[in-house]
Amino acid sequence: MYINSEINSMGRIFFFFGFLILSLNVAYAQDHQTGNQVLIKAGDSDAEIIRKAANVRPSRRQLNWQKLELTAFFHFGINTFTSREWGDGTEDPKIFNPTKLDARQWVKTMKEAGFKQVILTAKHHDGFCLWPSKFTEHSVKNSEWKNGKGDVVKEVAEACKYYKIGFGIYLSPWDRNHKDYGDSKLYNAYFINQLTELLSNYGKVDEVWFDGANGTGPNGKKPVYDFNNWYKLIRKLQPKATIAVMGPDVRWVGTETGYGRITEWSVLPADDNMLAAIAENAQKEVTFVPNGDKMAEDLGSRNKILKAKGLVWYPAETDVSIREGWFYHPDQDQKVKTSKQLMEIYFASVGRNSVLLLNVPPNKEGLISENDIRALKDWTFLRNELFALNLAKEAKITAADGKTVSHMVDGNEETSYMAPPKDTSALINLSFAKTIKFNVLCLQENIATGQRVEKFVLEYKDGETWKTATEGTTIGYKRLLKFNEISTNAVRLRILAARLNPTIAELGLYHSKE
Ligand code: FUL
Repeated sequence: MYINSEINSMGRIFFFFGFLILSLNVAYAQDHQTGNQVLIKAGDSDAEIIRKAANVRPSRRQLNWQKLELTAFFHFGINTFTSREWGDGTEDPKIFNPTKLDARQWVKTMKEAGFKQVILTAKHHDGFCLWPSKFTEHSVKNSEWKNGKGDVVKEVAEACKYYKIGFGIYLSPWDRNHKDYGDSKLYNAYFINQLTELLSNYGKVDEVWFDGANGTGPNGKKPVYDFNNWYKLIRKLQPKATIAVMGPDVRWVGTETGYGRITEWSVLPADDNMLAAIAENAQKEVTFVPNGDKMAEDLGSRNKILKAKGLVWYPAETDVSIREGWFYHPDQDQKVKTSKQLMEIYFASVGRNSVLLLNVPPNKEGLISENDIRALKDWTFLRNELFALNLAKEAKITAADGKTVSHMVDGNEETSYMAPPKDTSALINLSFAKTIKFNVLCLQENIATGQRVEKFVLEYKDGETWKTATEGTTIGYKRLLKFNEISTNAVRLRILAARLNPTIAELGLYHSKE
């Protein structure tokens, strides 16, 4: 054969070693988990299941998404003009007429508030499309706005490119306008056509957001959504896009209050759909339609995972609106969340191992309102002020063995202090040359290696006695805790329980004036 005849003796040696390395890699992959999921075998001991859980890691796509921390929703559409939350699909497209629409103003507002990605409601449950879809008349093309020549999706996508932040779309599966809704075959074909338009005509799409609402169509039936084919299309046309929350990459946290769970695991038992997908995909990433209760208080404790048949990395997204409603209503202008409330939400979402998805709805003019901008600015000021100075940077930081560890204050979530293998506890000492005052703790695990910590305590020295400053359960990507002000010159972090040797990426001590 031509290729063989080209291989000289050196080549053969490389070929041999290459083959050997490949074989070793395959053996390694079979023995160690490489993906964001794992099957549990019938004979696996409890210890083996816990080890497996600690080794489930996020996919690169999930890890990149988690690092965004702050993402925004723009709920905008026909409801903005009727002042409703759920339109019924009978609205006249003509009424959509924002007089000053400026997508750059929307995106700039969020960028300046530290947001890394925005998601636009390209179509909500009323079926009205913010882009001139070829497949329906119920869209901006039949509105007064720009004489039917406008395209909100395009304007927002371009603004995101201009300000260099991520762009995502919300496409409601429930469509109360479409005549075929109710007929699974016809409606899924329509939905695929719409998804194809959105994923093909607007450049890079970073997140696709589906909810599960499923009503009855004109034929009296509920269509069965063909999620798996939708996912396949997204993976084909926009392979880097995260699919939330009726999707395989990101899970709904379970409330719309902005408050996540105090104990939040990103590794959860796989439900039956996931198990089937894991079996089918072997070492590859899983695609599945999530089912099961995502609102329960405990989703991923030892209790839950020891009964599981498989485990999957499935992190939480916390969605909440800056106002009472998701859409703009003039009578809520005075009810915008305050900077203090936004800060509490930040601690209870990003600070509880999830990504915050904050909705800021543009008004009838097509602008973000002044009151919302002011609240965002004040909150950003508070955040910047609070996190400007990490007091831990002034400490000598040592591990239990006396060795200095500086990774934890280098601002990089993927470099970490890793406790010795088999050690499921850890001790980190911080000693200061002078007294410091702090009341906020920020901890991060290096989740690129999995989520491991189950219990920790932060202690400080008061004279000769160690006292508790604060304590907690899970850390995950980020944990933020606020407590009474402490003055000391010695602090220690003790990891009391973990599923595997802990890997702490960052430790921050801050002083909040609030
Ligand atoms: C829900 C919808 O019904 C709400 O209107 C809103 O879009 C929220 C983010 O998702 O499922």
